[in-house]
Amino acid sequence: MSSEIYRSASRAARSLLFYASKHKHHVSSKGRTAAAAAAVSYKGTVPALASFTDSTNTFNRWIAGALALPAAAYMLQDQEAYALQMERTFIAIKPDGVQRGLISDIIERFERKGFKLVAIKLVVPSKTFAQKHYYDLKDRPFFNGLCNFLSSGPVLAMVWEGEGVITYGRKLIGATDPQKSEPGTIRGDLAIVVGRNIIHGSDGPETAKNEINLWFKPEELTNYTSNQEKWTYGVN
Ligand code: DAT
Ligand code: MG
Repeated sequence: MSSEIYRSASRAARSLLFYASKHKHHVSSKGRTAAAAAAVSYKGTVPALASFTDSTNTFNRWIAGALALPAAAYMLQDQEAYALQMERTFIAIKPDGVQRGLISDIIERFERKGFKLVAIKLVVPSKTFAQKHYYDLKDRPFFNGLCNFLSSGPVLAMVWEGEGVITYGRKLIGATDPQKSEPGTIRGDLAIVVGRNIIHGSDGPETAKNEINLWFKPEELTNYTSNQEKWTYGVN
């Protein structure tokens, strides 16, 4: 029964997060934790409500939602006004990964971890586009070959969302040189040389933001509640 309250608080917190993100507040995983905490602390502070929520009729749900909203808002105020959408990262399966039929294996690893897919498309980038993507490496000797390669065939561009997804996404991917990637990582398990290391992942919050903006239009990024979220996240 209290799970109904949790859900309502969670939903209320999420709509606040969504509202804030629409209004261009900065994104951080802290805010997400705050939202989860709001939902949980609300569950703990209004025990009387539990008896209302045995049944699932709309009125009870409305009550729970209406009461949960201020609780969530109050908790969120404590965070600086920035915190307000789950962290996102840009992940791309490069032409070698696509050609080798590794799309499903790679996606499965992100999905099973609990991360949420919010955008995906298969594109053949132009060389100019590849140069923009790898701009930071423009002075490296392999830059030209790298850009030729990235633009040589289909790339599966994706945005994944979740707490800590930027850093942990890099862990799932493994070291840049597959000779040094640990077994169990994507590059460790599925690639051999640095020039064909099959996958790209943003290396920090700033890069993630820039790369998502480069590869996707805002309307291509979905906002939805994953059915498993309430089991993937929680504070005890
Ligand atoms: P990562 O892809 O792990 O973020 P990076 O940003 O340093 O690594 O380099 C981008 C890509 O460039 C990398 O995935 C493969 C290629 N690359 C990096 N170092 C290289 C090297 N020494 N020789 C050839 N290609 C290299
Ligand atoms: Mg990089």
